Amino acid sequence: MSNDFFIGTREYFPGLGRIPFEGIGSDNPLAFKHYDAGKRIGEKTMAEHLRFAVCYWHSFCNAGHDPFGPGTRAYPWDAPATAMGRAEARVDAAFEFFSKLGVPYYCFHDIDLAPDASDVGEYERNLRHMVALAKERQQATGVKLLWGTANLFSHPRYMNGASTNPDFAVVARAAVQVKAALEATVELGGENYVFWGGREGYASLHNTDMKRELAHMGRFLTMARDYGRSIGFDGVFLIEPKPMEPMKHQYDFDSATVVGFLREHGLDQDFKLNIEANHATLSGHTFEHDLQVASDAGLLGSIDANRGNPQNGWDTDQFPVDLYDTVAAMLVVLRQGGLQPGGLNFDAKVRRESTDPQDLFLAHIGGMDAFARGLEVAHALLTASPMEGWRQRRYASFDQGAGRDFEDGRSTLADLRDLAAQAGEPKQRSGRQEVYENLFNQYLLR
Ligand code: XUL
Ligand code: CO
Repeated sequence: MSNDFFIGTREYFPGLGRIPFEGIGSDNPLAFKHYDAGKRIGEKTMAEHLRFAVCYWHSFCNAGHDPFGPGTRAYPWDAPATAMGRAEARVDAAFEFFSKLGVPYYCFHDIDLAPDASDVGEYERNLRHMVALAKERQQATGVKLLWGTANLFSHPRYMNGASTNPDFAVVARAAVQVKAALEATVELGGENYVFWGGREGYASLHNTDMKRELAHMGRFLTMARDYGRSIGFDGVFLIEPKPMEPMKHQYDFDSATVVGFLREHGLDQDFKLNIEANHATLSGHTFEHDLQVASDAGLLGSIDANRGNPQNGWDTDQFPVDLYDTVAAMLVVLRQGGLQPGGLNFDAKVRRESTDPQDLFLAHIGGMDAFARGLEVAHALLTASPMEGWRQRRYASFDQGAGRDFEDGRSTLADLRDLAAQAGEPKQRSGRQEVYENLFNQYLLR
């Protein structure tokens, strides 16, 4: 096996080279059936449309623990005796994986990449050391950073929130990590920076001044924006909505809530939304709905690609395999002209029972194929099917005359009343949902 794919001292996925594209005739589990990076779909290649990223935390920092038991996996990069030894092994394993899989991007939290420390200086030194190693590996492999973020939810100090904590000392401590993670993101050429407000919410309103906490969050994000811009971050800041879990209620509930928050705090020029499928479904919406709300506001920035489990009301972070969902998502993405500089980050984990290192490849191959096929079908629906025309014609009565005047603000409520009085009862028009559903399946299956 050539060592083109690893630059450390050992190979973590021996026996595996670059995952090839073999097409739908292949039964090779370790080959792509639909994702053909260089294939052109419209103006761009699949790789340019999809901008896949692997997340560091689920694939390299998570041994599969759940509330009922410890991790089940003993990955070779977890073997070194010290935390720094494990971090150094992990960065080698991760970059070998990214290269063999053929993804252009990755994402991390500060303390996925480097060991955490209570001492601020030690934490900062750890992160700087690991950022230097990651930078070397980025240069050696060509893999780039889609986004960085700070983990402001795992450490017990954040149990009452980070920027929304009722104790200012904790808010200030959160700034240590956000400042360092922004610096790391800039150093690594990250194209976006994410805020997921894990514990920004409440467990009980009895002890919570929600108005004050939300004002603090607005203040904190403004400071982060200003600091990021001052050190040369010219990418997009992203907020990732989620309604609950770990908190009973989280402030970044869903797309609509975050759009309102960003506008209220004057942050909508610098921030967009990172929509995660399983978060959208937890908030009682579909993935497609939250994508569309963000996109309609001009604020759909990036996607955390995963799926939930219809039986469970929690965040199962499964790999996306449902083609119906990926087609629907890619319709929103294509209609807005793409995600760039955002991408599709697999915020997804293999199941606790999936214990072979190879399972990481199988899971990502499935997710990439599902989105590649979603892209092809969505593109065909938009460019070759009657769907867009049907949808436009549903609104044709607003294209001219009194309907146009209404849209352009040239008529009054009294004008509408007079028109209706003259026209009589409106003719019934079918919504024809079924014909759209049939068209969707027709294009999926052909
Ligand atoms: C948690 C989640 C996070 C964010 C980054 O549900 O999605 O991993 O994506 O903090
Ligand atoms: Co996420």
